[in-house]
Amino acid sequence: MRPLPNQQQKAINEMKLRLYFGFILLFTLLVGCRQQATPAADQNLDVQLEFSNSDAVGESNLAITITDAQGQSITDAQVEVRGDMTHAGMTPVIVTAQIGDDGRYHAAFEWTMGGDWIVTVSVRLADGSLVEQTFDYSIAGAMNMDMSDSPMTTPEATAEE
Ligand SMILES: [Cu+2]
Repeated sequence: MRPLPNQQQKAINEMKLRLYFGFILLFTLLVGCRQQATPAADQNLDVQLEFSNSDAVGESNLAITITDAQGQSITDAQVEVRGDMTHAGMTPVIVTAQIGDDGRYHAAFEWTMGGDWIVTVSVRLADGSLVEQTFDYSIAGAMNMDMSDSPMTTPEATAEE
C-alpha cells in the first residue's frame, strides 16, 4: 500500500472537482442573475405603478398593484423598483417594495433630479420567474439640492446674514 501519493492524488482530484463544480455553480448564478425577464403582459400580469408625487423632484411614495389574468392580486412576489434617468452618469434609485395590508406593494422613492426617467418594476414571482414592466416619467425641476443629510452642510453654512 502506498497511502501518501494516492491520498495526495485523491485530494488533488477532489480539489479539481470542487473547483470545476464551483465554476459551474458560479456561472449558473451569473447567468441566473441576468435571467431573461419577460414583459409582464406576456405572463398575463397587470402591473400598475402609482406615485404620491410623480411630477417634481423630491420624496415620493410608490404603490404597485399586480394582478393576474383572473383579476386576482398577487401578494407573494418580491418586488424591486429601479429608477434610471435617460441620460448617462446617474446613480439609479433602487428600492424594494413591501407588501401592505391593502394587497399593494409600497416603498419610499426619491426623484433625485428633474428630467426623464424610466422606472422598471421587477417582479420575482413565487415560482421563481422574473417579470418586468417599465414606466416613463417626466419630472420637473433641477437636481435635488436638499443636502440636509450630507455632512457637507453645516449649520454655519446655511446661517443667514
Ligand atoms: Cu439626472
